[in-house]
Amino acid sequence: MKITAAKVFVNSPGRNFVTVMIETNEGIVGFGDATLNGRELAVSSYLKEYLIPCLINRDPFDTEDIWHYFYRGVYWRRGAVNMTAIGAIDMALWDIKGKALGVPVYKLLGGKSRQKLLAYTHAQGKNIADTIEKVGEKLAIGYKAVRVQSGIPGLEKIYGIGNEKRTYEPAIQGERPQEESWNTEKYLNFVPSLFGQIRQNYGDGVHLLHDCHHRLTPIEAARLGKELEPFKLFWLEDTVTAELQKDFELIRKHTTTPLAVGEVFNTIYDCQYLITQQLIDYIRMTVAHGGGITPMMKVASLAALYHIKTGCHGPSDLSPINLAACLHFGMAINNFGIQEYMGYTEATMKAFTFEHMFSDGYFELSDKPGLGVGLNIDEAEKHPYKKAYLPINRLEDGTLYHW
Ligand code: KDG
Ligand code: MG
Repeated sequence: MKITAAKVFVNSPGRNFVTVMIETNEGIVGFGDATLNGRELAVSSYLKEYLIPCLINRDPFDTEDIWHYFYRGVYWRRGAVNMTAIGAIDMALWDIKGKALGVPVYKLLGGKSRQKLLAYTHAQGKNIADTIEKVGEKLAIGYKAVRVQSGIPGLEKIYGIGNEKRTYEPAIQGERPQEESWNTEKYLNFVPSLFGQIRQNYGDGVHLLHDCHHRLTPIEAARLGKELEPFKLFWLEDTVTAELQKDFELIRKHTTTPLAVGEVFNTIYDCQYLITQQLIDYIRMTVAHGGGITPMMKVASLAALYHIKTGCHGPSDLSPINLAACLHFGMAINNFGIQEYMGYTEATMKAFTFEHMFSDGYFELSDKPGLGVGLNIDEAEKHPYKKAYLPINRLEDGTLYHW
């Protein structure tokens, strides 16, 4: 089998997505998600100009060699744009392999390690009362695990809280990023009472998660982890920016709250220290941004040695193709932890075809060959790309801060 062509689609059905479709001489096509929120055209151009020409005439079964050709073969390694492009190609190749052999991808990765995959969703509210209600809505539709974010008294616009009823969408259309503001003291003084009240309302039978979105210093993270211990979180995510990974040693010394990190990581080297020093409990790397299924299997194997589970990033700013890849990966590995799932807009659901089934808090996979997902090209093309940026974050005095 030979690769004959590959196309890149950049569309906005509900939001911007970048999709790669690889074609073969046997008529089998494979799909990959190349979406990098707010930097879509950089990935698309990298794919079209540099990677796709090198794919032509390659055997799509050679996933290991093709991955190394694009990773090792290119002098400029790592980085989100580079690894997202490689990730989309790798996903599409596994899709082709599954279709050619007539089996779902998870059967090629190790088979079924479980019957269904636990998912967590997002609940966010303007204030504690509103957030309690939103958590209740998610539990009522069957979720067993909910990420809880709330508006904070005294802070007008913050991460994770939308103004409208629809799914939270951080990327805002426009020619420049919008700005949000932040105050760590107000946040730290508020969050423990939020979780106290959520537990009071819903008891211990639900998994609760929370995302700090990289905004704390190590000692602040240690304090928060400690103060949240009575509320037994499933995980506390992205407490600190993870460039300086020794930070996690301090956090770890002070708290037993489980820690999750890695949605912005894109190679195994980004998490090697955190994993081998057992400084985290969940690795949040996702297939699209982590360079594909091929390297993610290695990340999972390394993590398994250290009792660390996966928790793939899966917000609505990655397409159903990435979700499918994460689910096949999660199905096949022993140390699957949980899968993030926010749901999609109606326009997104119409533009992609998919087979993974969600019910009662879990995903099940069909036995459709490949990843069981595709792009409905005519439908997607009705929605042209619209430039959108993730916000910028500033402290109340105007200092630029982590978003
Ligand atoms: O594009 C950025 C989002 O994917 C990110 O802000 C979502 O932190 C996030 C999460 O945990 O889903
Ligand atoms: Mg996050």
